[in-house]
Amino acid sequence: MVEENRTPPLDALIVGAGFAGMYMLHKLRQLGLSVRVLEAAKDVGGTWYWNRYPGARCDVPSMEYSFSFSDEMQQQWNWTEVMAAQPEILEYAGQVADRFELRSSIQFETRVTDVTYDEAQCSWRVATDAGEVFQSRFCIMATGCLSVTNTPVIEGAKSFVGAIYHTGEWPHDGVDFTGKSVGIIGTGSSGIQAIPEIAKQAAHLTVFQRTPNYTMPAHNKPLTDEYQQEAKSNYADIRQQQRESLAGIIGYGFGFGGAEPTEPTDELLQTTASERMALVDKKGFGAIHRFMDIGLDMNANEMACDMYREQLSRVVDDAETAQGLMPRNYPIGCKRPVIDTQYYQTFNRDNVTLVDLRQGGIERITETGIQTEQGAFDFDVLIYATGFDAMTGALLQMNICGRDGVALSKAWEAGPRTYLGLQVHGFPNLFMITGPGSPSVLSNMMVSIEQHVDWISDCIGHMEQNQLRTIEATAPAVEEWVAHVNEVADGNMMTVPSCNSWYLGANIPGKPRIFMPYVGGVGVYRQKCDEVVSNGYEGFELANSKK
Ligand code: NA7
Repeated sequence: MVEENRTPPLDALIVGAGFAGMYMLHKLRQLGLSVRVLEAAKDVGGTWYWNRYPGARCDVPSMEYSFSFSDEMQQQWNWTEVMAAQPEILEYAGQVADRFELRSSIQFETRVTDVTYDEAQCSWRVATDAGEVFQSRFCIMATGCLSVTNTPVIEGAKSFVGAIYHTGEWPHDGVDFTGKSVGIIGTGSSGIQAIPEIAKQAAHLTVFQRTPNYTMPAHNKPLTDEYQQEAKSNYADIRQQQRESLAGIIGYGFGFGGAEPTEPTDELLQTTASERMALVDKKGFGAIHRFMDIGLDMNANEMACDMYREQLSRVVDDAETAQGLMPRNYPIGCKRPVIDTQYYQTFNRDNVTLVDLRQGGIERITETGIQTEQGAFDFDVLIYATGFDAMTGALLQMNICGRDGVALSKAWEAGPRTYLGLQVHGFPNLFMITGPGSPSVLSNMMVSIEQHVDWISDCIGHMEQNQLRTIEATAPAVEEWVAHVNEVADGNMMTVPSCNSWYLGANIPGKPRIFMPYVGGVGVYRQKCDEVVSNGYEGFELANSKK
């Protein structure tokens, strides 16, 4: 047995040094608490630290995908593009750490293995892979929603003799594909971003596509100084609008083509077939943007899918390849929207082959490539762009045990159950940032992170002031919140039976099919969280000693 290496008790321990963990640390320091952050990576940045694949880019405008808590920082920092690429976001994360001198409280290259509630002490015992043990009154999970990669189990996977990469764990020195033939599995956001970039460099690229996605051109462009100055002078207003919006994004400078209304207004069901074709002629993929019934009515949605496929057939030269790329049998808006740069055009290149696995799936991985029901494909390098065990993956990986020794994996056997996505009944003083049951991945994460961190630090501040030792979500509050999360998600395109997305856990074999994020919107959600506080932390039990 490894001898325990115990450290002095902490007020708060934070797991993860992405944007959530960094801001949480900053806020708790301001309360004068002793805080430690444990982070598996060698530096800050979270998802932007790991996802370094070619083409990795944010799909939220840079001016909005940034912290608002320091006006000095938002005025001084300059973004170069409407939607920033990964290296620039990682640089931004680094300067947040520098500016607030955060690294001195972060222990890098440390992975948490066990998190156990100590009922006698009313505190958490957190063990790491290095054999260290921390005791902390509060434990805050800033572990990210897309941080545990999913590599599907495919027969023969170990036999492949060439190099193997996963987009979510990309080598830090980059990969040189010059002269190489490459096979890539997966056409989610990561695959769709990486494919055009890899195709430019590799000798040949073979794309193994199980489900085609609906993806829209990003229209990304450089940010002018003039535009940036104007946005900065309106920042207070922009930030307020973001906080009150549905998804934490107001589309400030998104670049979807000038005078387009930001909110859809018209009904597609009221249009004729020739009007729809005329719209496609004029606006391409953008033809469907302004119709609100696409998200509400399956017939309208199918009309939009037809318009989408029509435009796709115009962009892709080879008719068979175009057919192979066409999404069918599930609605637009079911999966997380993808935006791309020259994705479909990439399939017009001579060095790119599409393997539409709907025509015959993968049988096994061989020494030299992939054997499918359609034949064998050989290549030198294999890339998995196969996504993540989203939202619950990192939490369940840590072996968290709450009151009475109940494991989180047991409490969430049928899917995640939280109050406001912030706490779980039976796990006192343990908070999650952007946990399941909160808007989280359905929103601009920066807005949701700031709201959760502010709420948690206000809560801890309140407990300090009132000499309260523990806080725990009550069972009825969890029950009611889970019912509400399900109720608002019901009837949404993201939950229709034909939809299989990582929002529902459908990408991980055996994971319960539950719609995990809160679809009610960040504005409504924020109001709800504030009401809970003004009603004396309604739904939470606060106590000044052990129960
Ligand atoms: P996603 O969106 O989960 O995409 C993963 C892709 O990998 C998707 O096309 C999957 O097809 C495919 N996949 C997974 N397993 C297999 C197997 N066994 N065979 C063939 N294809 C497979 O992950 P991303 O990393 O692209 O994006 C995640 C989020 O990161 C994204 O939404 C943004 O928010 C940022 P499937 O659709 O399951 O048929």
